[in-house]
Amino acid sequence: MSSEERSAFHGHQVEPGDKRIVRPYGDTSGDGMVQISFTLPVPHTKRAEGAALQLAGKMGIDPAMLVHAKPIGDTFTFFVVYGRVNHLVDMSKVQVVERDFPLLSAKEVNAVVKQKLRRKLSVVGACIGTDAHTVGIDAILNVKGIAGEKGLEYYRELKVTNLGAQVSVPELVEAARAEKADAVLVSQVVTQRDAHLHNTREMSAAFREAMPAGKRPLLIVGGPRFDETMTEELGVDRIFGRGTTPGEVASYVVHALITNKKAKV
Ligand code: B12
Repeated sequence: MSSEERSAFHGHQVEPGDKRIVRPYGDTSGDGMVQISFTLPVPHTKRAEGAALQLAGKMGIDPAMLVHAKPIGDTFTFFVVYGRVNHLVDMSKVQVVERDFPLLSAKEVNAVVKQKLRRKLSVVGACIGTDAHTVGIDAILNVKGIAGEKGLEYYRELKVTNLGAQVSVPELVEAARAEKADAVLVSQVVTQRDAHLHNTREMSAAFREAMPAGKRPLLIVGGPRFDETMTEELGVDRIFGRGTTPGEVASYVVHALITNKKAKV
């Protein structure tokens, strides 16, 4: 542990403006208190509660307090544990994908497309595989939008084709071809057995196979449990996580395809 970390660890020498090393906050600054929840495949008994505390201890929570336990059927129990961790977070070592494009209004997006592309920009969206969670992709595409922002259908210069749920990869590639898609937007919400990763890899490989480099659309995936740093591994151009708004997506599309000069004009 460095001397800086040690100071922060003892909780009193972190200057108000110094946010490099931080610890969780519960009751008092830097007390390291966290709350976690999990389920164990055991009936709700005293022993089960002891098992939950044992797990919390092994996770480095010390002392750990069981603040909630509730049976889920006869053979599972849900727990909430509150307690102290000694770990520190070094903010300078945090790795995230920061927004590296300007956030534009719908009016600005329309103006760029109209002036620079001089045709409508075609967007094809779908929820692929067996995934039927369409609320996320609809939030991005439908006029109704989300979080006070209208979806991409509202943008006059975008032509949106929303294929809906449970679209197969071949169907998606075909639709992208038919619509001359500039961008393909795929949603994956279910992550059981890494379905979102497998489906995304299958999708990007199919586009690579079906279309020559330079002719394939911009590939974007989104969903609440993606790791936004995995673009290369998944073969896509951009990943959007939870809380994404349509404006961010429209701004990125315009940036990647037009302002940053990749468009098939
Ligand atoms: C609503 C819902 C359903 C509805 C879906 C209705 C519909 N038409 O979409 C119904 C009842 C059908 C359903 C069914 C199932 N569900 Co469900 N469902 C949910 C729930 C409660 C909310 C999801 C949601 O709508 N969120 C709101 C939207 C706006 O958020 P979002 O999807 O994250 O989207 C945002 C971002 O992620 C991003 N985004 C998303 N997609 C995209 C795409 C692009 C291109 C971009 C740029 C951005 C982007 O932008 C969006 C806006 O900010 C979640 C739990 C939860 N609270 O999240 C479970 C949940 C997703 N479901 C789950 C499960 C297990 C199922 C079922 C398997 C249950 C079952 N046993 O039958 C089935 C599967 C059906 C199927 N074949 O897919 C699990 C998934 C677990 C996992 N690890 O995968 C969850 C997490 C519940 C849980 N905790 O167990 N579900």
